[in-house]
Amino acid sequence: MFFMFVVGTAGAGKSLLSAALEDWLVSSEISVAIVNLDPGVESPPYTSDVDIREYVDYGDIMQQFGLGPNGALVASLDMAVSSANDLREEIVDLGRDYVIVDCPGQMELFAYRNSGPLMVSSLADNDPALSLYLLDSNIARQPDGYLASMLLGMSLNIRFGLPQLNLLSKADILSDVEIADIVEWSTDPYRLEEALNASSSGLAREFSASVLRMLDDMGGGPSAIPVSGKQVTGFETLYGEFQRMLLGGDNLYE
Ligand SMILES: Nc1nc2c(ncn2[C@@H]2O[C@H](COP(=O)(O)OP(=O)(O)OP(=O)(O)O)[C@@H](O)[C@H]2O)c(=O)[nH]1
Ligand SMILES: [Mg+2]
Repeated sequence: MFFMFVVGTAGAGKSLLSAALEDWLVSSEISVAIVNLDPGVESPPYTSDVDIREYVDYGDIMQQFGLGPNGALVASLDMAVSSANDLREEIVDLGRDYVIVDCPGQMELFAYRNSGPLMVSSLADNDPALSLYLLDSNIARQPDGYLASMLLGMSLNIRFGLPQLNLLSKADILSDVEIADIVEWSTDPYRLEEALNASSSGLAREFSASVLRMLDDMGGGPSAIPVSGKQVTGFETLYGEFQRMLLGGDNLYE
């Protein structure tokens, strides 16, 4: 079993991408399970095989403890951690090759609380896993938005300790030139520096330059992969990267 945790800011396109990726894998005759880990979602764009909402009732928790939407989400995930082994057992029983886990959009659950990373490590256990970090094209199309998104991705990477692929989500809203620029920023820090210099000044520019140097020192990793859950594009490249990262380049299914 190979786990893919789909993470990214609220509204970045995680659920639609999870649905499209599931369809794409199924149409390629690869067995896949899809897990909803968002207690607050009302109707995800897929039929989940395993669902955290079977274990915690977000609406009930909100009412019972008088919490707001974010507080209730945090409490729901904290409570669901005690059922992580049951969730894993359900997943194992399905016996699929790939497991897509659609995570909640509140990044603080993963970056600043223990329940997010704990849930991730309990679900994957000793199976190979990676995280798919979605950079929202609406934000990443600006150089400073791209840099800020990469910083957030870096903090998730530190917390998860999993190999991470950076996906440029909703690539269908970008022009070919914009996509080429962002992919170049992800592989060549000098290009990003040029773009940041052209679009910022003063302290903001200096701060961006030091953040960029830090990211560069940490190693950029593979280039960002443009994908669209809406138009179902980028999945061949994405699948190629899964193979390379999880299986050391060997395709189990050939
Ligand atoms: N143009 C475009 N819109 C998209 C794409 N993927 C998602 N969207 C839109 O973006 C919005 C959010 O999509 P979701 O898939 O619910 O995003 P999410 O990251 O799961 O959101 P949360 O779970 O609430 O954090 C919806 O209006 C989608 O229709 C895409 O590939 N292209
Ligand atoms: Mg979602």
